[in-house]
Amino acid sequence: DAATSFVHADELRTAFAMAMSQMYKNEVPLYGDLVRIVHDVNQAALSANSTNGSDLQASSSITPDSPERLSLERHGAIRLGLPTELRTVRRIFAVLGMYPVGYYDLSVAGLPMHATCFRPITSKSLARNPFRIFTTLLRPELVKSEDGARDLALQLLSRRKLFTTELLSILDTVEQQQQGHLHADQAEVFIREALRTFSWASGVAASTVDEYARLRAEHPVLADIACFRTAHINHLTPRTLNIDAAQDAMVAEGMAVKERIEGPPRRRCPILLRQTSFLALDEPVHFLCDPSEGNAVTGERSLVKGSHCARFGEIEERGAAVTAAGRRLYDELLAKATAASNDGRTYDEVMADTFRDRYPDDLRELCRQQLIYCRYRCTGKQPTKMSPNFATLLGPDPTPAGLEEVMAKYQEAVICWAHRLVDDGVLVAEPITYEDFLPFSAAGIFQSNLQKGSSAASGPTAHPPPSVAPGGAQGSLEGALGCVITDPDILYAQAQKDSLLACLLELGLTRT
Ligand code: OOG
Ligand code: NI
Repeated sequence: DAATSFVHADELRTAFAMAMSQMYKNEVPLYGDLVRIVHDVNQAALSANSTNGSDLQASSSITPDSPERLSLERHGAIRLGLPTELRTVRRIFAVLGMYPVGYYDLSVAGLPMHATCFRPITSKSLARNPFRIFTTLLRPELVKSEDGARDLALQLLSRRKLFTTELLSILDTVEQQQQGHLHADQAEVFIREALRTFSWASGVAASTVDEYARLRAEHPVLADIACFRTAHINHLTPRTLNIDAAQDAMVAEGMAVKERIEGPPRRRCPILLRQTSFLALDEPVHFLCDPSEGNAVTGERSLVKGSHCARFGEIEERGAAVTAAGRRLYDELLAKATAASNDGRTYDEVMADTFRDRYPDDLRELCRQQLIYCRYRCTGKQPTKMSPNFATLLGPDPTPAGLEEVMAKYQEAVICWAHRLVDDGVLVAEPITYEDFLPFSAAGIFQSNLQKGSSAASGPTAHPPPSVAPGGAQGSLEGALGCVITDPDILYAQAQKDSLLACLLELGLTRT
């Protein structure tokens, strides 16, 4: 019976993401054009069997999607003002099977914000639908506020109600229900009411033009957050198999496009995340009149026309998740490229030159040097002989639990052995897709879209040192969330380990 059966969080997330996509296409028609372009580019890439120069075979776990699923949005972003708002947003996303993963300190790029990403965390849920929402929270303590802009922002924020009564009541109910799942008839209402929180609300502001101008003068993001009644989604992002081709197609259609693609340079074996966007549009907004000008009898306030620039459309190309060592190397080369003198080269050329020969671009080498995380699969071939070292570690009559213990204790040795099995054709190693974000790329996307026609910050993003001890700020974000943030590295390492354990069990190394 539809009314009493539970809807799985993965299904609900897909329904929510599709409803959000429809809403955003209605609100920002140019976004619909972007989705069409990406779809066409992906079709072309699939029929040419080429994803940006890398072959599909080499990165098969990165492109396992059917063409229909491929065109589903992969992420969106919202910006919140108050810790209490974040707390409720966490509850909403939990119903959709999305949990806070990763901490992003955007103050390193001069933004008074920090962030986490709400996303599915199990391999199974990610495979069903990886939709995620990059969620930033204002840090008022980082707003300079000589003329009271911070107080004004907090005052405006304290007046708004992001969540409908109906939504809050469903949240209360669902948290009492079996595993936090919704019944089918509640699901529809939940999605409808949750979408209100993230809608544009017809562009009716929560402030006067004057208040908007004061906050904007302090920092454009302050106005974007505090002057509106909703936590409007500021972009959605479909996945492309060839971001260079998609960027060219966007330009060919006459879109105003961000100057450069954020993230690593184009590679044969893609790593991490590359992103670009069409620039935020200037959109009509209705601001409140000064209270003194309202109708004293009815208390009604008429509206004043103005505009606001914040909403855009983004595309992303995802590659392999890198290990801590792989990430250090990426950060080191990125910093090097940013600091390098151009010598007449474009920034992209500097990036390509800096990464070439320094960041291996061969799957085997990336695995061998343990720069990326892999998922292992058995090919069906049996190992000719057991590594003597490994046999000693396992003992004469190993159990699955014993094997797991050995794997935990001798991680390095076990991975080396796994790579030997890959070389012998017993296992295949496929890169695990990166499911998270990059702080400097995020800052670059942010800054390109906070100003009308802005290209000021679309060059290489500056890397000033963090202004606060990261632990302290992350603690405050976790306090607002009411839970700890999962370290993405732990999830990738776990996925790699689980797949290897499953392989070793399949190879019959233990008694059952
Ligand atoms: C978030 C920007 C970050 C990304 O893809 O890196 C982001 C924002 O503009 O609110 O979505
Ligand atoms: Ni984004």
